[in-house]
Amino acid sequence: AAAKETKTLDTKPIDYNEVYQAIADILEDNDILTWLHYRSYDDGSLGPVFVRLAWHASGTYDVETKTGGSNGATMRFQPESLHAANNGLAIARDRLEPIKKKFPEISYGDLWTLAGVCAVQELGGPTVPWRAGRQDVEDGKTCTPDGRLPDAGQGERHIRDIFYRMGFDDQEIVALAGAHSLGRCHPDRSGFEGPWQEAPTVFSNEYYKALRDRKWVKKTVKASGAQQWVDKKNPDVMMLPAEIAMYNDKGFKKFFNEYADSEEKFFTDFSKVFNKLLELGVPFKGDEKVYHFKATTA
Ligand code: DDH
Repeated sequence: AAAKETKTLDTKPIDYNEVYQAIADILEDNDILTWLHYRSYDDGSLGPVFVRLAWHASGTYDVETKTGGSNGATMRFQPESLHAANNGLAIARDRLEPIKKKFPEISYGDLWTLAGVCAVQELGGPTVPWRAGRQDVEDGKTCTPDGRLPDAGQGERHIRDIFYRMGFDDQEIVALAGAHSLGRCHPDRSGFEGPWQEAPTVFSNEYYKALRDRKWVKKTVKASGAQQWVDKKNPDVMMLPAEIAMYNDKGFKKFFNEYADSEEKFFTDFSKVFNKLLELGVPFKGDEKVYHFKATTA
């Protein structure tokens, strides 16, 4: 008992505010060599790819079997690291490695989800409540099967199947999709190309406005042969086939338009649903502290 007590005294509790700050500090890097080496800054921020990492780590959850989700951080292992949906996410995982070294006690599951929250907030999005409690597994035995994440080439039926399996309803699916105000598609990762609107490092409701207000025309991506939709006036911005299909679905459309009309409503709903996504399947004890991190840019 004495030895156990000493250990408890020795273990410094992780200061998650410090971890948040450390992640915020690496989102932007003005060193050109870093840019070239990692090819990961895209539009000037690592934020979007961190959000995608947090989402793909969590979105494997299945409510029926209670498998998948961010607990375990199984994406570190094959075969999950090699699932096509996760192409390009090694960049995000690698860039978080120095933070893991600095705070070795944090689990990868907690680190990745915290990075997603940090990125959303630092890029101007809502405060997203976050709790620690994910425990890493030691090998890939509990990797989820391929096919649990959405296929952007399919339609609204597939999207509903995928997100209902995680436990989301239509409104939540549309609120989550607004994360595409951030980032871009890369031909060498997904086959698609370009950002969803012109300000991919600002978290906003511009994604919904773009869907509602622009004329979308079909285009083939030269590098991959994939079919996507582009804005007739600015063909550099794009929409995925799944998104045009969703927008044309009556059940989904009203929510898309609601969020195009009100950024405030989008921020409120996104905060709740992103928190829900990141907590799917996490075995919380119930006494965890709920963090509301303060954005360094606020
Ligand atoms: Fe997504 N997403 N996503 N997405 N996603 C891509 C990029 C990013 C779909 C397909 C793609 C969510 C939902 C969907 C982000 C966050 C979220 C890419 C491009 C494809 C394809 C990858 C690449 O080439 O680099 C589809 C389909 C759906 C769907 O709902 C039907 C959700 C729920 C989120 C979330 O975070 C809540 C982000 C951020 C990116 C940009 C990544 C980057 O590197 O930039």
